[in-house]
Amino acid sequence: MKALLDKIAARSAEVVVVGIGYVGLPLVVELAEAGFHVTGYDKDPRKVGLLSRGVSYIEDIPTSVVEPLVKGGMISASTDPAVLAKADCVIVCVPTPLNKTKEPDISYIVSATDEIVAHQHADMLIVLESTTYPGTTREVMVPKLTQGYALGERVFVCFSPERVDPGNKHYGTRNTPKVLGGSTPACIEVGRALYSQIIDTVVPVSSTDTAEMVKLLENTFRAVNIGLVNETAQIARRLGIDVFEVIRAASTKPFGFMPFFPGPGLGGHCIPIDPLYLSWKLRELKFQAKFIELADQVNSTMPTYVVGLVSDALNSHERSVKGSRVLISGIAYKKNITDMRESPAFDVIAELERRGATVEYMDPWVPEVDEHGVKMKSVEPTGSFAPYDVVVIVTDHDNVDYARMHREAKLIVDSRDVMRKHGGPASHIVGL
Ligand code: SAJ
Repeated sequence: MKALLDKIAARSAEVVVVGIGYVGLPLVVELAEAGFHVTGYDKDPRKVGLLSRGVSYIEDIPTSVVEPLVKGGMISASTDPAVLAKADCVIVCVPTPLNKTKEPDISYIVSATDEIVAHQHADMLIVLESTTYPGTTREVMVPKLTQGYALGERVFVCFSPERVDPGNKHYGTRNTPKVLGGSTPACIEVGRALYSQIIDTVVPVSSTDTAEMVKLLENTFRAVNIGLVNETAQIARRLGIDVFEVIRAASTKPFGFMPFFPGPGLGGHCIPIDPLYLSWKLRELKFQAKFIELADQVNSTMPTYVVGLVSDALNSHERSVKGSRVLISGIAYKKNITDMRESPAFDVIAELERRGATVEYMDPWVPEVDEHGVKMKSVEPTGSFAPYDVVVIVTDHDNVDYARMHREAKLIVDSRDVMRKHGGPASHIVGL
């Protein structure tokens, strides 16, 4: 253990980051900038090829930062798991999606662990950062990693939840506090030795299960509160009240309230997914996580709720959905980013097409899509809004000419309360 701690302190420890996506690549850069030689290991030859040439493919990481580190020999990249044989520290940042039946898919964690085992040697630190259900590190990784290596003596295993917020200009890897759980006290000591080299604040907790649970609570908190305001939107509509006005006014309370806003549903690879890792685990323990499952139900119905508003709005103009031309404004899962994973826009498009509408989309951040059964190119952001029977604002990107939309569109269904700031309420504008 001492030899490993000394290597970490001297920054001569070889670090391998498994998975160089939006979580792994920032870590690779921070570690290299701190003076470690880091290898980004990924099965995706495109990412490995780009990183090997010093080119960044993650919006928050400029190529101007990556290139000198690669050229200076601090960063290398490979698709070959044999690089693990030289690793003193391994950080696993692989996807943890849901499968078709909305159950956790930890197959990427299992295969990464198997590859580490295949190249394991004494005195390795392995940290899992992928969001997963409490118990994964202890039940799945530790048994594999301790075949022949005593835990806390010859192998050190930790869990540390990723807290990367794509597009966040204020918080990055270094200034976001890092929760860290160890399988033993010695494991956390070694994990802390590494992370404290690249992150200002390390927050040790008593176990890897606890650290896994911390991340799930963080994102369940968001999903449940978004579910609450999405249901509040449906209540307010029935009461003839503007839900956004209610939330803005409630936000003036300087304590005890935190604003969330209703929308067309939950997108992204965290919020719609992470809470279901927790509820799945609890179902295994014969406990129903009612808030999580109810929030998921409410959030999952929002796309259909928005299509209902579109149908009612067209109806008020003696139009049916069937045969109408609809423009979706914004297809990314949240504003001012290109990421469209799990975007509710796909559900809105599918439901509108199912009801017979002709649907196009306009998104300055997403020039074309070919997923979730939707294969389209964005219409020009400079194009007129007049030809469409209705424009549906699904994602409120800043770089859209909403004032012109307000003037030109026959009908606007605004699921993001954008129009309030661009022309204000009008008879052709429908809110949530
Ligand atoms: N959303 C709403 N109403 C809200 C907030 C979000 O409908 O009030 C929707 C968004 O439109 C989006 C989805 O929920 O479709 C998720 O949005 P998000 O703001 O939670 O953004 P994410 O998915 O990028 O979440 C990440 C998470 N980061 C990590 O898991 C490390 C989350 O923990 C962060 O709190 C969040 O970024 C953030 O604060 O931006």
